[in-house]
Amino acid sequence: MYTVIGATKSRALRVLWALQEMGEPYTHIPAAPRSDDAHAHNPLGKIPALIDGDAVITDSMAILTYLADKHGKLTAPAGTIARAHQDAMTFWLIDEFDAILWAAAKHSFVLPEDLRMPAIKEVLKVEFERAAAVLTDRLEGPFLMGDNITLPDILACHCLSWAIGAKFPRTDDKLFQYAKTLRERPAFQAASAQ
Ligand SMILES: N[C@@H](CCC(=O)N[C@@H](CS)C(=O)NCC(=O)O)C(=O)O
Repeated sequence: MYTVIGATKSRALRVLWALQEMGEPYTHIPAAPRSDDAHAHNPLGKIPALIDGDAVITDSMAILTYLADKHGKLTAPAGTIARAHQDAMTFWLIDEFDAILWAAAKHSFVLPEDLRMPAIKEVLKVEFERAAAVLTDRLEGPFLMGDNITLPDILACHCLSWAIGAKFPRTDDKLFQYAKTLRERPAFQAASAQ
């Protein structure tokens, strides 16, 4: 049985959602970032972390990749061209969505107040709009990699939802519907209800 460390309203939701999609049982410790529980499993105090037996794995997309490979779900097999394309999509989303949203969060509430530069948020919103336009173009099937849900869909949907919460510009209807359909999945609903 896995244990997921990290509050649902954080990148830990990606892990909870993936486990729900895979039908794998887990226990959940909804630790806040930088809490004692977070520090107990990651010296940086960051969430999420996954406990699997004696091992602790950190970083949401590393956790998802591990789980997907182990259970042969939500991913193209490692070592295939399809997987290379899927990973390229994942890393692009990390660069252009996760990093932008994280920078906005740092300059809103994460960094000490004297280090925050709130003006950067306007630039980040423009960058987000550009990335969203590219993502819309890249979305050809019901899912980013075609007919089946894969890890980049979990990442993209999480970031698009995070963007709404952070009051980033609204995306076009195609992306909005894409994320909405993903959020309606029973696995997402079950994960986010925790
Ligand atoms: N790349 C990491 C980022 C983890 C991360 O920064 N998590 C946030 C919460 S969503 C956190 O713990 N922040 C506390 C901090 O940075 O001090 C991942 O995807 O897991």
